Amino acid sequence: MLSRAITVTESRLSDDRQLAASILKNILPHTGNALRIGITGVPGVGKSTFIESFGSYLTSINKKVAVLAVDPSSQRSRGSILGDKTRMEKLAHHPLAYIRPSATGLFLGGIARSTREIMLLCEAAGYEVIIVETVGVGQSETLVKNITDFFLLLMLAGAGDELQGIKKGIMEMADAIAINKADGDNVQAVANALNAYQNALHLFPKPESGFTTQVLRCSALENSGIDEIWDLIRKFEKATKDNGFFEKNRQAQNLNWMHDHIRQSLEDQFYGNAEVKSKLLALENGVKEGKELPGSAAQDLLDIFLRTRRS
Ligand SMILES: Nc1nc2c(ncn2[C@@H]2O[C@H](COP(=O)(O)OP(=O)(O)O)[C@@H](O)[C@H]2O)c(=O)[nH]1
Ligand SMILES: [Mg+2]
Repeated sequence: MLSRAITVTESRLSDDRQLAASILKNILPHTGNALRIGITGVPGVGKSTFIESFGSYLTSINKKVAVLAVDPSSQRSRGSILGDKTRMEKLAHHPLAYIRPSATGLFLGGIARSTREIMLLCEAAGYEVIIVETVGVGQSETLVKNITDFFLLLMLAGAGDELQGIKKGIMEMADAIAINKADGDNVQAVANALNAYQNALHLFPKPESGFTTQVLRCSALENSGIDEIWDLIRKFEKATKDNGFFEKNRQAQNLNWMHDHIRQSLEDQFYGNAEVKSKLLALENGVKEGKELPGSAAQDLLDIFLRTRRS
């Protein structure tokens, strides 16, 4: 039933959109109870392995876990999904777990919409922890940060920040950082990196959540440090529920969601408008050739659009 509902929400057919809207309206009272966790980090850091380990830990303490993936690049290569499925083999077969690979063929805005809706469907289906994995490519991080309660950044030891392609902005977004692959010969390097990141974080402004960003270590492969990360997340949840940030953040996210819808819907209507379509190319060419000012060309198109809406 959950999978079928998700398929309907991901569809762009107008009949399906209507059905999806009515499903979402009806499940709304049953949503909002899960803890929503975003996980990010560069490819190869071990996100999928971590989610297998972390998710299995959660199921072992009887939590129902849903895993969603936000991967804009999967439009191009479908390989990552296949890789993820094999890395999450154990979790994928656990009766308390549900894994949904990312929707393909959607633009980022579409991914955002469908991920939020899928999250609500999972909550209504009784999943208590929702994990959203995203690949570290900038824009999708902001997206996942904007739909989750807790944002975990996975990092590696032994490589400079630049090498890992992690921007300062992403470190600032993180509610916690976990250095993965703390096993074998890597243990000392992880200890050093832990210090370095902790020092770096001192220079950052205090997070809006009021919860000081911590650096932990783990080995997704050997399942170590996983329970500490869950403990930290629970502490974060308690602290932010006590200080009001948790609720405030969700409210802001919901408003943001509404405005996303408005923007998206206006844009769809504008570019789908027959009159606009018929004038668009000529005005675009005028702008390219410097014969039209971008602002006045835009205004002309908006006037055309508004005129057709009035008549
Ligand atoms: N030694 C070690 N290897 C790991 C660990 N976690 C993941 N890996 C390996 O790192 C590679 C990339 O892992 P994957 O989960 O696919 O990374 P993702 O691209 O971030 O999802 C795989 O070969 C994993 O087996 C870990 O904790 N320790
Ligand atoms: Mg992965």
